[in-house]
Amino acid sequence: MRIVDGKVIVCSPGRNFVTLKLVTEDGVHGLGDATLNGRELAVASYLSDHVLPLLIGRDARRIEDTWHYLYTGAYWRRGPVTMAAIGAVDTALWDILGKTLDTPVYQLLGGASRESVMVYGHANGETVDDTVKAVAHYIDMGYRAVRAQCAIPGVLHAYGVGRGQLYYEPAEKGRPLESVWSTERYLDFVPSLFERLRKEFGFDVHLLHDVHHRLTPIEAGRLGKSLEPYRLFWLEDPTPAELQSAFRIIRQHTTTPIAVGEVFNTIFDCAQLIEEHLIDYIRTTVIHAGGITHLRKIAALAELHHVRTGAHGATDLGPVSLAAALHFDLNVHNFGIQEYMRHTEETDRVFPHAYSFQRGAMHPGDAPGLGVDLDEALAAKYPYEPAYLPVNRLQDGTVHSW
Ligand code: GCO
Ligand code: MG
Repeated sequence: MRIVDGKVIVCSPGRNFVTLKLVTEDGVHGLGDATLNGRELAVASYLSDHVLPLLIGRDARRIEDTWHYLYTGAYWRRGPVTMAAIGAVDTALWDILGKTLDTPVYQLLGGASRESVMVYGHANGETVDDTVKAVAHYIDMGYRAVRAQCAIPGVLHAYGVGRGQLYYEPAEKGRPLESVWSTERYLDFVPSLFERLRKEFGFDVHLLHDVHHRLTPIEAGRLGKSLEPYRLFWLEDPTPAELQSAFRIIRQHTTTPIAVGEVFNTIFDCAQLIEEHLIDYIRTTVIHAGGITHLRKIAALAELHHVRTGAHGATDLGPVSLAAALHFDLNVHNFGIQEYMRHTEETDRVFPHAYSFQRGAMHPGDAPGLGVDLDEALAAKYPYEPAYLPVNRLQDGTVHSW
């Protein structure tokens, strides 16, 4: 079953998405998401200029071999552009295999380990009262797990405050927005937010919070400790994770569960975090960590060390990614939770899909392959628009992690 054709489709139905389409000699096509927020065209070029020409003529069933052909064989390894491109090829090949065998991808992975996968939504507000309302809205929609973020008094454009209730989108069209950060104000404010949320909603709903890489390890230890009474499901990205050993400091100070990994690209980015039991949830994704093939290896290592999965699922991960994540989540034994940020209606129309949400959980559906398609004619009506994530600065102007 040879690959005979392929193309990269860049479209912007509400936000930018890069999608790889591979076609076999039997006319079966598979899709892979290759979206890298704010750097979309670099992956599109990597795929069309350097990967697609090498795929023509290869056997689409040789998924493991193709992965190594593109990773081990390319000499240059790792990095978000390379790994998003490899992830897209890998995802498209699993999609093709499923369609060829008339089977949903989760069955190829070993079948369902659960009925459906618990997801969390994003509640955010300009004030604590607004955040309370947003959490209540998610609970009304059936969610059992909600991430809560709130603007911080005296901090301009704090992370996580969206523009709509359901469609939080941090990328801005044109040049990056500049936001301002104050660790002092944040550390003093966040415990009061969760104290209020627990007062309003009790302990039956899972509450999550994303620090978005903004603290030093000792500051993160302090935050985790001050949030212990509110029993978070997890505290996400408390500190930048290039230095994996830094998480030892956080662990020495708090039992608040830690989730990390949405920007990781390979197992090497998280091996120490997992092997030393420095985290509780690994957030690597199909799209940015080299596809289903590589994600399974990360999950297997994590399973040995009691670390569960909690894959990133923001709006910049397209519907093809979300579907791939749901097939993976349904199968993997050490599943924890899946992030689910709803796509806009325009996006959903461009990518018709079989996955569904019900009572706080999702199912990938039973269509053959991944169960997502791309309406190319409609996609063509939404051309690429340059857009970037914000750049963050401390109050004195120093650039800080966003
Ligand atoms: C999350 C993330 C996102 C990212 C975005 C960057 O936990 O969902 O932190 O909101 O900011 O995916 O591209
Ligand atoms: Mg995050």
